[in-house]
Amino acid sequence: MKLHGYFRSSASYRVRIALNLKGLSAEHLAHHLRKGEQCAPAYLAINPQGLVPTLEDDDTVLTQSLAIIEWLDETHPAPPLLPKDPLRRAKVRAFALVVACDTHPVQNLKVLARLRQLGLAEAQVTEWAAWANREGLTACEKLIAGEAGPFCFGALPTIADLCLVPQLANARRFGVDLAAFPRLLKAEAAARNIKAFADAAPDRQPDAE
Ligand SMILES: N[C@@H](CCC(=O)N[C@@H](CS)C(=O)NCC(=O)O)C(=O)O
Repeated sequence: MKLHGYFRSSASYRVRIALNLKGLSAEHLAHHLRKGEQCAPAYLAINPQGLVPTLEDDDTVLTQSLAIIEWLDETHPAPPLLPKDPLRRAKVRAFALVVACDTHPVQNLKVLARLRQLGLAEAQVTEWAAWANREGLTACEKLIAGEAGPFCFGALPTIADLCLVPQLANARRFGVDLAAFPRLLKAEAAARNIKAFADAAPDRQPDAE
């Protein structure tokens, strides 16, 4: 398999964790997002959105991190990344979607670039990104307040943790004070003890700057 990504890309980070948890290796192909390499014609031919990650497996090309992760989970079921119970699955997915649909896209590189084009000062752009993270993480904290953990939904990591850990890294980058999110930090601390998560961290990637 080949994973097209970027060390700081939180969506790529999610897929790196999934591959590591499943014990799958992939060749990592870095696309420097700040240099616009995701918009090169050769890359757009496999991912028309010009976003990372993209996973290639022989002739199969998959885009969108959560679709990739669910495909990996279905084709390599151990260890499972979703609970068996339909209601628990829905709750895990809802948490993951708060991050992947409603939080991350609002603070994505190209959205921030557009805000700069429209005349926002750098401090305003950073505040926008921090606000998006605070909003999303506030909801996430409430969604798992009643969960014993230590992971988001129980004793094992799920796709909720795969979305949470990279998003917390983004939040820190934008200067968000995470003290208000003790339950999220507890899940992150549990993930830190797992090599699959540690090895997927941005600073451990070959293209890290
Ligand atoms: N919903 C997509 C999001 C992908 C995405 O936004 N990737 C970012 C990096 S985390 C990207 O490629 N940004 C490039 C840009 O904004 O130009 C997914 O989950 O795969």
